[in-house]
Amino acid sequence: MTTHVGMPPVLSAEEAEKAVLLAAPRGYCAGVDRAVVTVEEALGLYGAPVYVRKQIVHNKHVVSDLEARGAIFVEELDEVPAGATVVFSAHGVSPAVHAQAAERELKTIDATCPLVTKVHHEAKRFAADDYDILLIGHAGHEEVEGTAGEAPEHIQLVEGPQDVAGITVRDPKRVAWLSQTTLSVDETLETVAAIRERFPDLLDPPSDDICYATQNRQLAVKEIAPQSDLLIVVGSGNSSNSVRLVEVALEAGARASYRVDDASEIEESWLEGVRSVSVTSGASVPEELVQGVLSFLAERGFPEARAVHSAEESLIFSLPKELRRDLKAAAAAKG
Ligand code: 0CM
Ligand code: SF4
Repeated sequence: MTTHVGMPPVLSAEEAEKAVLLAAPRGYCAGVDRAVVTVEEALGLYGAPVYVRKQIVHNKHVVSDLEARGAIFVEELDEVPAGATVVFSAHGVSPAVHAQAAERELKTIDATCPLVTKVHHEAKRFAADDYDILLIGHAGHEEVEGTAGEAPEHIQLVEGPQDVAGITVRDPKRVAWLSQTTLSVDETLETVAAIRERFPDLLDPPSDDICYATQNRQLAVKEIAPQSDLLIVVGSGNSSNSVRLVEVALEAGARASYRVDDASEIEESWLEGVRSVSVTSGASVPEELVQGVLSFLAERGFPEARAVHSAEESLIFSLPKELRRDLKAAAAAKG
C-alpha cells in the first residue's frame, strides 16, 4: 500500500534564496475520493436533492460545491423527508443511526471509509470478548461517536495521556485500545505508552487504526518541516487530520505553520523575512486549493514548487455496494 522512497536532497544552492516545497503525498485519500464521488454519482443517478448526514468530508469547499449541485447536508436524520435518499459521511455512523434510518424507511448509501469500518469491526470483536475498550480520539468528533456507538457499554474515550489516571476498568487484565483514524501518530504512541504503564496486559488493535493516508501526510510533513520557514497546511478547521499536520510541522522543526481553507486566508505578514515556504494539504482537500496557494506564492516572487515525495499511494476503494447495484441496474435499463 505504501512505499517509503526516502529523503530527497536538501535545498540546492540556486534554491537557497527562495524556495517552495510541495509535500507528497497530500490531499485526497482513497476514502475521501470514494465519499465525494458517491455523492456526485448519487446526484447523477437519483437527481437532486440527495441528502447527506453531516459533512461528507470535513472540507467546506467540498461541501459548498456539492450543495451547489443539489446535495442537502443535514445534522440528523429527522431532517430528511420520509422515503428520501441519504448518504452517510466518510466518518461513519453508529448502529443507532442505521436503525433510525431503517425505522424512517430512508434509502441509505453508506460512504463510511472502509478503514473506519475496520475500526468498528475491531470494537465489536473486543466487546464480544468482553474487553474494556479505551478509544483514543477527540471528544465530539463524528468518527469517535460512530465507533463508540458500536459498543457504548464497553468503550470509553481517552483524549490523551492526561486522561489515563482517571480511567476505571472492570478487570485491568482485559483492556484493549483502539483509535480514531486521523490522529497524530506520535501523540497516540505517547497515550498508548501511558495506558500500558497502568495496564501492562493492554491488548493492541490487530492492525494500525491511524490510517495510511494520515500516516503518510504526517511523514511527508516531517521530512520538509526542518527546511521550512513557513509551512502552510490547506484544510478546514474541523478536519482532524489537517489540524494535526500543523502540529506535526511545528513539532518537526518548521519555524512557523498555519492552516488555511484556501489562499485567501494567507496573511501577507506570514511571508515577511521568509525564504522557504512549504505547502501540504489534508486528506479532505481538493488539489485546486493547493494550486491556488502556489499561485498566491508565485505572485509574490516565489519560484515554482518542488515536489518532495515521501511515500507512494495507490489505494482505491470501490463505491458503496448499494450505489454500485443501482448504477448497474440503471446501465442495464438503458441497454
Ligand atoms: O477525520 P477528519 O476530521 O480528519 O476528516 P476529514 O474529512 O478531514 O478527512 C478524511 C476522513 C475521514 C474519516
Ligand atoms: Fe479513510 Fe483515512 Fe481517508 Fe479517513 S483519512 S477517509 S480513514 S483513508
